[in-house]
Amino acid sequence: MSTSTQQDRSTSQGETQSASLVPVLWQLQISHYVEKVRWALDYKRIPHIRRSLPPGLHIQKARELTGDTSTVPVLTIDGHSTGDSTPIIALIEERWPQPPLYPEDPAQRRRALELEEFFDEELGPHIRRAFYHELLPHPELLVPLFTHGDPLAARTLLEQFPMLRAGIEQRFQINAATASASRAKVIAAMDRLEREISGIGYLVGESFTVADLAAAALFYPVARPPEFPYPTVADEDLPDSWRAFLDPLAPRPGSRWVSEIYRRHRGQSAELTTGDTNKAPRPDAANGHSTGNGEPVSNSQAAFPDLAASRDRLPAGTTATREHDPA
Ligand SMILES: N[C@@H](CCC(=O)N[C@@H](CS)C(=O)NCC(=O)O)C(=O)O
Repeated sequence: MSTSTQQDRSTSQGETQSASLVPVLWQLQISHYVEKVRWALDYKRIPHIRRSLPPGLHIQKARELTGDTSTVPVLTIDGHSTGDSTPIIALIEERWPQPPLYPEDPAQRRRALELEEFFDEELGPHIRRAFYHELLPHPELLVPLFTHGDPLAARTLLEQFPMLRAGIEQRFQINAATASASRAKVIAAMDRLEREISGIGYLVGESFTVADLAAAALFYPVARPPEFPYPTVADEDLPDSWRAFLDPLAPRPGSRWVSEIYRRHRGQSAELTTGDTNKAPRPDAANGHSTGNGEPVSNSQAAFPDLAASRDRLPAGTTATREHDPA
């Protein structure tokens, strides 16, 4: 989506004010658009807080934060919330230019942004529709991806699942015919990806840019790179119909490229969580869900060079952790 859709607004949310100097990423953990922004934050080693929202309610929360964007990701910085992954990455790039995601050369930059836009618009919605069409009939597979090991949240979401499923199907116009058309769009996007990969393995120029990041993040539900750092549906649990779509794509150069880009550039999480030894799930300030918590990073100063310098600006008791080990 173009940067003209950027939505900034001051927020009066207590939880964002209390940590106003630390960026807060509002997310659905499984969202590939969220993965795009998470990767940018991690790549630039920007210590940040993540708040997972319950599916469905995330729409209202995103609107409340931004004014009129009803999707996640939303990023709150210094009390201002921005919606939509493209302007969020533009903002991140402006505030934290190193390491760069935008090429310096203006022509290359234009091409990188054009490719980002292509994958955002021509791949993202179609992969989501194709995925949900196969997975929504299997709440037992989807619910854990939204509730992060919280049994109460999982029970509640299972009970409400028929309503959620109807809402998602309506919102994203999911039916057999649209899903089939979207599968064709995913294949077309992979064809284009394969045409764009250069001899040295990047989409633009000679290094990793926002074009590679967007393509790889948005393709993750299909390419299923081993380095995707969050839980996904296990191979053996995939519905046969979804596997029938994925299997022929797996050996393609495009899928192998996604895995290679993840392997080379995904790196570690720069998420901050409260408590340096706390391994219990952390209550989500927005809704009482938990976001999950991971291993404290023992060499946090080495892994997060900016952290020591910015520690006096962090909320009390905050430390850097990996959110999850690779699934
Ligand atoms: N163009 C947006 C798309 C984000 C998006 O579609 N997010 C989904 C989750 S995958 C969402 O929140 N959808 C809610 C809705 O469309 O109502 C971006 O790049 O951030």
